[in-house]
Amino acid sequence: MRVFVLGGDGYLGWPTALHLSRAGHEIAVLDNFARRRYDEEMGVESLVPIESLPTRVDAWREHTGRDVQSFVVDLADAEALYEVIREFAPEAIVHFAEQRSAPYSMIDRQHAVYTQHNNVLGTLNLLFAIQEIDPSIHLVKLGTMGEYGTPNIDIEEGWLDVTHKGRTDRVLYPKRPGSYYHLSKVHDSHNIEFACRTWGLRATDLNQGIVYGQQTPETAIDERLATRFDYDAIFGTVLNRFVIQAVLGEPLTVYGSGSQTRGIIDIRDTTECLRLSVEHPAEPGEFRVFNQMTESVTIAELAQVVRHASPSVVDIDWLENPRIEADAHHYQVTHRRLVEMGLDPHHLSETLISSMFPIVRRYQERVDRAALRPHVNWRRPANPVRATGSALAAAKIE
Ligand code: USQ
Repeated sequence: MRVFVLGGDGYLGWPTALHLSRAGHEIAVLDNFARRRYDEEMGVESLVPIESLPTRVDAWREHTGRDVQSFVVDLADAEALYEVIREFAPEAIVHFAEQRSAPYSMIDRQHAVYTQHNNVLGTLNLLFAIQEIDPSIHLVKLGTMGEYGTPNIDIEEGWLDVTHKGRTDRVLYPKRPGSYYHLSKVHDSHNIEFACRTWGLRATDLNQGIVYGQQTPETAIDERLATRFDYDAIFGTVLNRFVIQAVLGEPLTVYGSGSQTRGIIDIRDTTECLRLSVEHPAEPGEFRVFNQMTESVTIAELAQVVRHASPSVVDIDWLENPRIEADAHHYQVTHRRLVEMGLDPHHLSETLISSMFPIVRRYQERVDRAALRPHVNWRRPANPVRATGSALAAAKIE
């Protein structure tokens, strides 16, 4: 199948492109390198050094003989987007090309506006491009488990059967997300469902949990194929941060009581879920939603697993939660559909966590320890970050 991976230079986009390529698909990646510019803006770098996209593509060809085409395009540039979709003529489009950090979106007005502008309007351009160029293209879009928030009822896979005053209907599951970033994904979901209902497009919305890990069988082939590994308080996700903090001998930064529960998934399962979704497309007119997570854990439990896996003593720093989120809450999630399609998940264990330690040890000198501390507060949007030379400046958000 011809698969276009948008955001194919990022943490998950790149390993997914390689996984699909190895599965025999013809792959092109598109990226505008916004993720690399956020690093410049924040003054941090991925813990693991990453190569340029052309070097990555060359290394993949060298090892496998497979070509991955690459295009440098911003989804905000509709004309350029239409052109590359016409040129590559994909059968499926995997869409990772969004600003994906909740804290980044909560820094201040500029970053909230940028996030929603970039994500919602980029996806809208893409929907129109698919409708005009080839409505049979299957859109596989990265949503997030955070779209649901933490409702006091079980979380279903995207849709909910409701009986109200004696009548029943099937409605999009009600959303109550926790950041302007997560809200951008909710808005996307509505726009995509509308496009399926109105134009007969076919789409899969993957509501993914928190991803952990850094290596996949494909990225491990050669250092030049490595994907990024973020540790900072803006882009680093919780379990990856805890592993890095443990290796550095820093306390694990648990926000609040740590009893907030989240869905998590191993990076290798992410790439496999993408393959399964692409190879089993939605029907024309269908908007289907899969909850892409493999287990539920509290943040305190994550901290305990990392502590037990660590050979040295690890402290926990119970920080006042900089976010507004429910502390102890109901969290029962249905996540059957990807397993029914064949996903055989990796499960979190001390062994799995320990296997991440050597890579952190190898690059620990690259860590800026100050960047580990959270400095974005949901209650007090501020203006601590200058936008000069950043993705914001490139997007001309005032
Ligand atoms: N947390 C800590 N300590 C830390 C970092 C985070 O206790 O040092 C807590 C947060 O308060 C939160 C949870 O861990 O309750 C998750 O935070 P996170 O930064 O790992 O993840 P989040 O902001 O939710 O976003 C990440 C990805 C995003 C994706 C989302 C999936 O950045 O792209 O959509 O995970 S989900 O969480 O299911 O919405």
